[in-house]
Amino acid sequence: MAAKLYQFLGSPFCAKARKLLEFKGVEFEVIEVDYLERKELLLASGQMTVPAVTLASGETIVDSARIALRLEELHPEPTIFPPGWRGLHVTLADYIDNQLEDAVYPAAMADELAYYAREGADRAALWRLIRERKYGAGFVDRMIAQQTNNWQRVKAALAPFEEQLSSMPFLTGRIGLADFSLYGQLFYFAFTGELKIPAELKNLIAYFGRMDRISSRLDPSA
Ligand SMILES: N[C@@H](CCC(=O)N[C@@H](CS)C(=O)NCC(=O)O)C(=O)O
Repeated sequence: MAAKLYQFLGSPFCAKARKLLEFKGVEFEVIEVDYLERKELLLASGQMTVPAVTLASGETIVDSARIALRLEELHPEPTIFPPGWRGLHVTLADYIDNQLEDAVYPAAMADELAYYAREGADRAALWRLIRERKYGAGFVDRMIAQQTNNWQRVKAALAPFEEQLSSMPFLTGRIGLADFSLYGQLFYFAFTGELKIPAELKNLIAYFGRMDRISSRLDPSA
């Protein structure tokens, strides 16, 4: 039996988990969770957020950081911790998942809202409600109205990563956990099918392609 990844298409943490499963060569199927009807996710994981992964053994893991560590335990090769860099990868991944995400996600809000609106007015309404409960009334429309500011913030937050990738293929040379986090955040600008990473971030565009091409079908010795 294949593993199952419960996901929302536009979620950066699900993109991170998906790529980790592919890198580790774990056979899995994607369960696209309906934003309103989460019964299967709830029964499998005991909670309502994604990503959640149910392994072939029946074990279910929630939260992309935990999924990463558990996959590393179960499938140590290929590793997500280049020797000597574990602490840095854990710290940098945490920064990317939290601080960088704060800078990145407002720029993708219009696309996310449009996506959920296509899924149905009820789904868009719940998506909006969940964000506005957390960030306050009017948050979604205010963010969408500030697109120029949002993109400036994205470019400033991504600039150090763009610089880092000018001399190496992955953040610390060899691929590691933080690369999966950064791939997840960049996926905000790809989930519509159109790549929206700003054109001047050429290293990040090439890097996204490099990460995106990692697949469980890849022969690591090739
Ligand atoms: N720290 C968690 C964050 C997971 C998270 O925030 N998931 C969002 C989707 S990106 C979610 O399920 N939100 C619930 C909702 O929108 O109802 C992780 O790394 O997996």
